Parts: sequence; structure tokens; C-alpha cells
Amino acid sequence: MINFRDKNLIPIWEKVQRGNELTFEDGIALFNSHDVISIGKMAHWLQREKNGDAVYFVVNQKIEPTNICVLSCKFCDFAVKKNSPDAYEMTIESILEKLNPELLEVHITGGLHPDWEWDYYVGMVKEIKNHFPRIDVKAFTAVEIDFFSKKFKKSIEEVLLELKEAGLRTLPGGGAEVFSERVRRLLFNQKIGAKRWLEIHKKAHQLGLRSNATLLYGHIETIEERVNHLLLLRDLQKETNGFLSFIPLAFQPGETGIKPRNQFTSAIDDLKTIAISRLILNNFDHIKAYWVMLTEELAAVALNFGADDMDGTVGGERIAHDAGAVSPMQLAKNKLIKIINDANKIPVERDIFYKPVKLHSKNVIGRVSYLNTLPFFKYLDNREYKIFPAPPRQLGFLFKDGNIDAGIVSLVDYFDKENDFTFLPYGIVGNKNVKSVILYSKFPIEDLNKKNIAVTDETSTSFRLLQVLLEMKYGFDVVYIREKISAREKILPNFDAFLTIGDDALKFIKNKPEDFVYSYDLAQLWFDWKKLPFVFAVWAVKKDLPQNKIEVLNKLLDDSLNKFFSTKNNIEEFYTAKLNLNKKEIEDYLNNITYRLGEEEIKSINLFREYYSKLKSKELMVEKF
Ligand code: V47
Repeated sequence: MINFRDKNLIPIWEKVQRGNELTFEDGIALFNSHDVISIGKMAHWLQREKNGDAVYFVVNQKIEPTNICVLSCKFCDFAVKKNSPDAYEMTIESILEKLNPELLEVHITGGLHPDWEWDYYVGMVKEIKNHFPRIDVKAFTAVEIDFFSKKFKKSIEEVLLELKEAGLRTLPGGGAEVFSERVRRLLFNQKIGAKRWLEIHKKAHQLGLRSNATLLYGHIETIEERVNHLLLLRDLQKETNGFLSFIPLAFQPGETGIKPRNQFTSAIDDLKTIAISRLILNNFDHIKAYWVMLTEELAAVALNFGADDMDGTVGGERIAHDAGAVSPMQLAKNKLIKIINDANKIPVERDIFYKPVKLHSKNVIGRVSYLNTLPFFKYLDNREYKIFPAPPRQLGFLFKDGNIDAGIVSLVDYFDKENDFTFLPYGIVGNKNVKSVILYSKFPIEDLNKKNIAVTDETSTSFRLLQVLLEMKYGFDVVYIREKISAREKILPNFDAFLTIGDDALKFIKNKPEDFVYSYDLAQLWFDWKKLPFVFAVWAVKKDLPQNKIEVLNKLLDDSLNKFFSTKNNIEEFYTAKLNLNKKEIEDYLNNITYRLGEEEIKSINLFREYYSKLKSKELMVEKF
């Protein structure tokens, strides 16, 4: 698949495909290699494994409340002292004036002001939330958090909690620069180092805040220092899973004197750094191509070199522009959408947590992002369609809003759109059992009346099936609460049972949740009750697609399934590492699922539709988000 010029990269490629971590030496080999195309292809492969063809962006605004800063970092052309003619300070009112209700995110970071009071910062976040409840606030780098803690004599925890209380959602990734004492001493010796930066992000994650991470590259750092930086971030992510994205920041030389004025990083270095970041940070979901520092043209290329996020429209940026960035001050949403479409990707408008708000592309196929859809997709090769992967419920919202032309979607989401969609004779069917839709319980199922059940926020149909079973078969009255089941240590003790589905459920097979000694496969419960298989998802297609297109898709799916089940040894080790199952276990799991819909399946769909329609009126769910 990849025609390596640099044969030293072949063992690295094998590791990437197996889902193994790259080592420090691998990182150095990558940076030393001239085989940039192969590096990009590896990164693009991993990017597609994680995000399909999606490229995310958010409609956002940058606010830099002041450029007055007590520090004097050598690489920064933005900061000034209080008496400088260029100094500026924004009031909370003037910040609010820069915002508008179209925005979904505001990114606030600025100088460390010598005189401002704590109330100003907390008030800023509060007022933004009061005036614009839809805008999520990403504010204050670890450097600012550390400054607040010292200046206002509060612990890091107190600072973060007060800001969280005011409405802060995430910390931006700035201030990390390069995790190297050598560089810190030379370029930013008054600023916090690696240890403190990582400690603050760790604390933020522990308190339920998410954050981003950056690397400022292309100045005096060595490649060893870059790789070390990435490894430290990967280690913290392993511990907390709190990072949302990573942003490599290309150094803008400006008047900093560190490099000649016009000596920007090379395009080759930018693309390599993005790709290598994707490969090393295999536990980060998203890598940003920050067009502000890269230029739009280069960011567009980076979308095929491992980056899956373009940050956003970014009105009002000054840090990079003061240092000579040649990109425009703001990108119109339409421009971003065009760049992403031109790169043959799906522009996905998102919120701060990467929840998709809208897909801006035609010919999108939705894919439930679980292992069990692999037989449809492994050999589905059609350039006409782009693939958007998401958990069933999130996919369902987009499907119902008309963002998707076809795809494997959760059964009840299809029920809700039956006027506009029909289905092809394919689906995900549990025949007697399915192994990946499991209710774990502290009590036998007969004793679950009046109990509290946590339900993964990923499910559409499995939750309805659970409701049907508990209410209509057993006649129970149960409280359901949507939760992120993977964050199990925190939430599980409070519940009597929980419903887990998909890849998360598979991860529990070898790692049984303590105390939840009873487990029930919902497909099995349905079979015991109705003597029918259970259809969790169907291949829906828009009714108004031309007939020949529908036929082509039908044939493609048929061919994909035939090829998948007649090819030996086609489970990549990537999945064995991810799910903690061996190849045989994965094969058994997939062989146990039915992918083609026959008479029994149609009968079951019709029967379940009846139950579902009776349920629909009573929405018992308590949403925790
Ligand atoms: O920490 C300062 C960098 C950062 C220069 O979290 C410079 O989503 C290049 O962190 N050339 C702030 N970079 C920007 C930042 C960021 C940007 C976009 C998204 C997110 C996110 C975070 O800018 C600073 C510093 O590393 N910086 N001066 C310069 N001359």
C-alpha cells in the first residue's frame, strides 16, 4: 500500500498498523527521513482510522484581552510593557461587543497583566456565558493559570474550580512551547517549564475540564526535543485521557530576532511535524492544522498528512499576526468549507467537544464507528462517497437533520426518518446474542424495578430495546441516566446497572466491571422473548437518490461483504490492540453477527417498530450533559 523509498520506515509502519506506540528512536528516524510522502501516507492512514474523512472546524472568535505582560519571552512579538504606546486593555463590555450569537466557541488568552484583579477574569467568563449561553469558553493557558494561582494566592485547584464554576469548558494548549529546560532558559526563562505545564493540565483533567496541547516548533529546538515533547504529552494522555486535540504551532519569526524576519518554517518541515505528531500521539483523537500559522494553502495539504481539524474561523487573532503571520485575519465559514471540500474531506462544523453540529458535504456515507461495521467498509472502495464515522446516537442526530445520504444507522433513527429513507437488505443483527450490547447489573434483572440505570450516551436503539424489555416484558418502572460509560471509575458506583454498547462493551469482556456481577446480552433477551434475531442497525438510503445510484450501492455492499468473509486473515492487529481481544476472538465476534436481512430480520424490525411506537411518548431519560 505504501511504496517506501526509506526502508527504515517499514518497521514503523508495521507498528502503526498494529496500533503499537512509537518509541523515541522511531520519532527521530521519522524526523531524519526524507521520505515525506510515506510519512504523510502513514499519518493519513491513522487519521482515517480515527476520523474517517471528517475534517472538523468550529465557528470561533479569538479574544486577547490585553497585550500587557509581565514576562518578556524572546519568541513573542505580541507582549508589551504597560507604558508602551502599543499597550491595550479590553473591558468586559468591549469583549462582549466582539462576540455574536453565531459563535460556538471563544478562545481567550492574553498577556499576564500586572494589575488586574481575580474578579475580572471570573467575571469575564460569567458575563460571556450570561450573554451568549451557546458559546463555549476555551480560556487561559497553563501559564495564565499558574500566574493567577501565584498572584491571587489560590491553589491551582481553586483557580480552575472557580473558573469552571463561572462557565469555563476547556483550557487552550498554549504556553507549552517546547518541553526542554535548555530552550526554556534561552527563550522564555521567566515562564513555567514542562513539569508545571503538565501538572496544571493533569489537574484540569482531574477536575473534569478538557484541554488542548501545543508544540511551538521551528526556532532553536532540536528534533530530539520535539520528540521528547510529544512523548510527554502521550504519557499524560494515557493517564487522564483529557486532551481533545494537539496543535503544532509553526514559529512566526517577525521581529523576534531569533530567526531572520522572513525565515518561516519550510512546508516540508510543517507537513512532517504534523504527520509525525499524528503518528506519535496515537492516543489523541484530533490533530489541528492551524491555518493562522501555516497559511490556508499549507493547512489544506496537511489535511492529507494527518490533520483532521482546522481549528476555526478565528476572528481577531493577534499573537501570530503581530509576529508576521501572512494568513488573513479571519476565514469566512464558507471559505473553510471550500478548503476542506477541495481536499476531498467532509467539512464537519463542531462544538468545543467535537460534537458534530452540521456536515457541509454531499455524498456522505454514515458509518457507526464500531468494529462490527468493518465487514461493510474494509473493501468498500468508492471515490464518489466520503465516510463519516460516529457512534450511533451522534450519527442519528446528523442523519435526522438530513446531513447524510446513506449509511449504516441505528434502527430507531431510521424509524424516525422512514418518510425520507428506505433501507437496503443489510444491517447489524444479533442472532440469539450479539456480545456487544450488554447490561451489567448489581442485581438479577428480575430485581431492577425502581432502580437507576446508566445508559451510554452512544446508544439510540439499544436503549430503546432495554426500555421495551424492562417496561413491556417485565413491567418495570426504571430511571435511566445518560452517561459516558467509558469514564467508569467515577460514575459507576452510583448506579444499580449500566448499559454499554459497541467497542466499549467489547473492552469490558476481558475487564469485567467489579460489583456488577450480572450481565445480560440484550439480543439474547429479545431472542428468549420473541424467538427472533434483533436488528440494531440498517443500511438506510435517501429515497430521492437516483435508482441507479441505489443499485450501485447495493452491489458495492454485497461485494464488500463477500470479499470480507471470503478473505482469510483480514483483521488488522490495530483492532486487537485497541479492543484487547485476539484475532480469533474478533473473528468469532464478527462471524456471529448477521449482516444480511432476510425474512426473520424483517419480521423482527416490524415487531420492534410496534413496541417502539408505544414507547415513544414517554421519554424517561435524564440527560447529564
Ligand atoms: O503559547 C507565540 C505561540 C501560543 C509565537 O488550544 C507563537 O485550540 C508562533 O496556543 N510564532 C498561543 N507561535 C496560541 C495557542 C493556540 C492556537 C490555536 C489553537 C489553540 C487551541 C491554541 O502561540 C503560545 C505560543 O506558543 N506563539 N509567539 C510566534 N512568534
